[in-house]
Amino acid sequence: MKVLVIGGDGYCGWATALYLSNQGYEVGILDSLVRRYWDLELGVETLTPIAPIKQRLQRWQDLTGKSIDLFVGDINNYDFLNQALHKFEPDAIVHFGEQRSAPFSMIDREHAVLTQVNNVVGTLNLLYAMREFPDCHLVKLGTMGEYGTPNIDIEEGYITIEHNGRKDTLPYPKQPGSMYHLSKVHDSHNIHFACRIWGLRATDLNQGVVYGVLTEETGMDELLINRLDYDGIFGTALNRFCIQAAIGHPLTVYGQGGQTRGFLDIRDTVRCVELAIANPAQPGEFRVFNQFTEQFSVGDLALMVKKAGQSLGLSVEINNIDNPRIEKEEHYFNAKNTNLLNLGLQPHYLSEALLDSLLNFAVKYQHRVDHSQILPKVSWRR
Ligand code: NAD
Ligand code: USQ
Repeated sequence: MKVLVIGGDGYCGWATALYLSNQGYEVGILDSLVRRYWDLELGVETLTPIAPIKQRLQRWQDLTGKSIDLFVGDINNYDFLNQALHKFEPDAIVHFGEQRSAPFSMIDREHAVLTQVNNVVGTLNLLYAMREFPDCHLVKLGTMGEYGTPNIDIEEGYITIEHNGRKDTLPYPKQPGSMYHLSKVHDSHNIHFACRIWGLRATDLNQGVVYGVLTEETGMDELLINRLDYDGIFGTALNRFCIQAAIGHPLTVYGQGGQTRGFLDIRDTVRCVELAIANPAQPGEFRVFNQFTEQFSVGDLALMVKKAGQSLGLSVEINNIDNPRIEKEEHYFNAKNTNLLNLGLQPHYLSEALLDSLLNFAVKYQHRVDHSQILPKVSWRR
C-alpha cells in the first residue's frame, strides 16, 4: 500500500513516515521544508540537531534497505502537487503539512494570513487534486483545539441534537482559540464538503498535544533524530516543561494552570495514523476521530515534571506567569476518544519512565538551548 506523508519532514510526519516504512508500507514524503525556514526566520532551533532531509532518508535506506520517495515542494503550488500525486499514485495521503503553532498565528496580521492561506488553501488544493484519485483515503491531521472548551462533553466530530421535537446528528460546534486552530476548523468544513459533494473518503484526526521524541525508528541512529521544539512559539506544554526542568528554568505555567487538554505520546501518534489508514473511511464518509489518550491540566503536568525531575536530582520550580493567551484557565473538559481504542489502539500512558527518558534526553542536549527563547513573547491581547 502506498502512503504519501505530506509534512513528512516535521515532528509528527517524520516519525510517522519512518514507522509506516518499517511496517512495510511504500512511503513517499512531500514537504516544502518551510518549517526549517520559519525556525531560521524566528531565530529558534529544535533542541535536537536534525539532519537535512536527504541525509535522513539516505541513512534510513542504509540502515533498513527501505527507500522513501521525496517530493520537495509546496502544496499551495497546485501544479507541483498534482504532478507529485500522479507520479506517486498514493492509496492513502496523510496530511501533516501545515503551519501548526497557535502563537505563530497570533504574532500579527501577516502571520495570521500566512497560517490560514498556507493551511486552508493547501488543503483545498489537495482536495481538488484528490478528485482524480477517488479511491485514495485522506487522513488529515486536525486538532482537539477545534472544539475549544465547551461546558458539555466533547463528542467525536458529531453530536445528536433534539430541537423543537426534531432530531439530527450534526457537526459538533467549534470554538477554537487561535487563528491557527481556526484554520483547522475551516479545513474540516472543506473536507466534509468534499466528502458530501464529491464522494471523497476522509478521516479527520483531531489530535491533542503530542509529547515525547523517541520512536523505535527515530531512535535507531543520530541521523534519524526527530525535532523537539522548546521555544515559546513552536514548543508545546509537556515537551517545554521537560526541557525547562533540564536547564533549571522555572516551569512556565500560563495563568492558573487549570487549562485542560488531551495529550498523547508520539509513539501513539504514529500508531493512530496507521489504524486510520488500515481501516479506511467509506466513499463519501467524513469520519472524525479524537486522537489523544489522556487529559491533563497544564498545572498537573508541571507538578508531574517537578516530581520526576526531583527524583533525577534536578531542582525544579514552577512559575505561574501571566497568561499570554486568552483562554479559560478553569473549566470543564471531558472529551470522548473511543473510536481509535475500538480499532485496537493500545496507549502508551504518561509514566514516570517516559518523563525520565524525556528529561534525560533534554539533559543530553541542554547545551543547545537558547535561554532567551523560553519565555512566551506573543500576546493574544495585542
Ligand atoms: P511541524 O511543523 O513539525 O511539521 C509540519 C511540516 O509540514 C513541516 O515539515 C513543514 O515544512 C511542512 N509544511 C508546512 N506547510 C507546508 C506546505 N504548504 N506544503 C508542504 N509542506 C508544508 O508540525 P507537527 O508538530 O509535526 O504537526 C503536524 C500536524 O499535526 C499539523 O497539521 C498539526 O496541526 C497537527 N498536530 C500537531 C500536534 C503537536 O503537538 N505537534 C498536535 C495536534 C495536531
Ligand atoms: N501552556 C502553558 N505553558 C507553556 C506552554 C503552553 O501553560 O509553556 C498552556 C497553553 O496556555 C495552553 C496549553 O498549555 O492552554 C496548550 O498549549 P500548547 O502550546 O502546548 O499547545 P497548543 O497551542 O494548543 O498547540 C499544540 C500544537 C498544535 C495542536 C494542539 C493540539 O502546537 O499544532 O493542534 O497542540 S490541542 O491543544 O489539543 O488543540
